[in-house]
This record gives sequence, C-alpha cells and structure tokens, in this order.
Amino acid sequence: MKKRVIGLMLVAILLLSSCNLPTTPEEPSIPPLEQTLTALYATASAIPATKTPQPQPPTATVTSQVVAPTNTQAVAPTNSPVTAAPSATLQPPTATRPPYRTSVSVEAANITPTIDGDWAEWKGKGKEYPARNVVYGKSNRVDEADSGLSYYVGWDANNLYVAVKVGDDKYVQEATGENIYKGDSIELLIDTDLQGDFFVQSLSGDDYQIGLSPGRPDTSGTREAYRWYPSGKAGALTNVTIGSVSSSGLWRLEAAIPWSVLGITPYKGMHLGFAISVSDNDSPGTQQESMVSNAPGRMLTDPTTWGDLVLK
Ligand SMILES: [Ca+2]
Ligand SMILES: [Ca+2]
Ligand SMILES: [Ca+2]
Repeated sequence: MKKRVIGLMLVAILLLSSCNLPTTPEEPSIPPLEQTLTALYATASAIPATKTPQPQPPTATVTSQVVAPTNTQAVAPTNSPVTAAPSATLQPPTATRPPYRTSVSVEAANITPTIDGDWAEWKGKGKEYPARNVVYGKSNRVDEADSGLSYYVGWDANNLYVAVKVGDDKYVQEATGENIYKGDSIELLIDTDLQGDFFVQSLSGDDYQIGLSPGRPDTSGTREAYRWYPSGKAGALTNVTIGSVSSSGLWRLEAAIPWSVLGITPYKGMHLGFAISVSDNDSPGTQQESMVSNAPGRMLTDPTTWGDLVLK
C-alpha cells in the first residue's frame, strides 16, 4: 500500500513537471524591426484597397439600378451636378446624351402672373426674349412690323405661363379649333420627356403641340387653345386661360396652361424641349402666311430641332 502511494506521487510529480516543460524553453522571439514594419505597412495599405469601393455616391447607386451595370462608372460624373431627387429618374442611360438641348435656351421665371394680356408684372422677374427665325413662308414675311415676336415664359406649381408681344400690321383670325394656326396665333412645342428619346427625330406621346388663339374675330373675341399633338389627345383645351389685347401694330397675349395638359409635375431645374412661334395671316379668307420662331431650325415633326426650357 505504501509503495502504491509513493508510486502515485511519483506519477503526479512527473505529470506536473511535463506540463511545465513546453513553456520553459520558449523564449519570447522578437522579430527583426524591418519585418515588423513591413508587416504593419502591408496591413495599413490593405485597408484602403478593400474599403474604397464601398462608399459609392448615392446617385451612382440609384442609376446603376435603373440602367445597365456597365454604365455605372461613366454616368456618375455627368450626373453629379444634378442633385434634385425627381431628376434622378430622368438621367440619361448613356454618358453621351447631353442633359438638355443647346440650340436655343429659355429660362422660365417662377411667377404667377395675372392673365390679362399685359406683361408689366413680368418685368424684373423674368427674361424677355426675341424670336427672329422665319421658319415658314419666308417670301411672305416682310419684317418685324409684319410679324415679330417677343416673349416671356414662367411657371408655378399649377401652370406653365407664356406672355407674348407680337408686331403685326393686320390682325386676322377667322378660324376655330384645329384650324386656329391659319390665323394670327401662337404655337408652343414642348417635349416633356427630353431624356427618354433625346435623339429621336419624330414625334411621340411625350411631345406636345399646342395652339393659342388671341381671339376671334379680334383680340377681345373668342379665345381658344387647341392641342394637336399627341394626336391621341387632340382637341380643344378649355382649361387653358388666355388673356389678350391689341393696339396699333401689335397684339399681346398671356396664357396659363395647367401642367395636367402636359401630363407632368414640374420642379425647379426641370428641362423641357421647347419652341415658341407665331403664325401670321394678314388677309381674310386665306391661309397661314408665315411663321416666326425662337428655334432656328424649328420643324414640327422633329423634336431635336426644338430648343431648351429650364424652370428657374
Ligand atoms: Ca399680366
Ligand atoms: Ca402681319
Ligand atoms: Ca396678322
């Protein structure tokens, strides 16, 4: 029994000493300084490489969900100036598409005018523009006194507004409805989805042609607005408000066009395709004689020939 106890004690001593064995020879090994620095540098340089791709600009993330993933890199820089939320969905799917047309640029002032034909309240609030391009009936148009156009454009949450002054030696408007272009009248061309089909040289469902008649038989008579395009929505626009007056050698018109007529919700900074033109007729019983436009190459059926309107 005593031998057995002594034997167990010896085994225990051996076990305890064997536990200490591995630690005894282990000396703390200090790596050479060079190696330590290299390791630290390697770790530090690895951090930015893995983190850099993570903080993507919010606009780039949104765009990459809408358009092809391959465009993500190219689109981000051109989109960066546009920060308004609604415009994010209107961004071009390719970097080669400009943000708006550059042939002729018009600013729409943020204004709520009185629609009475007098544009006094626009002075100092908006920009007055001239329109000097004869785009139809060149041989019929004599000068600014025969047919000359100056205009303002404005907007608020409810309407798009225009105010025009037209030099005209003889006011003639005998037509109604879809024929008002044959008499003295204003025509608006508006592309409401500029980015959707920027390079398409034909009319589509987002392109509007609207006529404004200052009155029949004179500018205190029956005033009318008519929508020719989109052809599926053609018809009289009874919710457009028109005010008009005339004096010797000129007539004036103001109009309020509800945004519902154009099927869009406006916002500050919004770009639209835009052209404004005046048709002149000086001879009762005849046709439209000439058209003067703000857009040099205005063609009704080609929205790429229209200019730009930006809502300020
Ligand atoms: Ca007014
Ligand atoms: Ca005339
Ligand atoms: Ca006339």
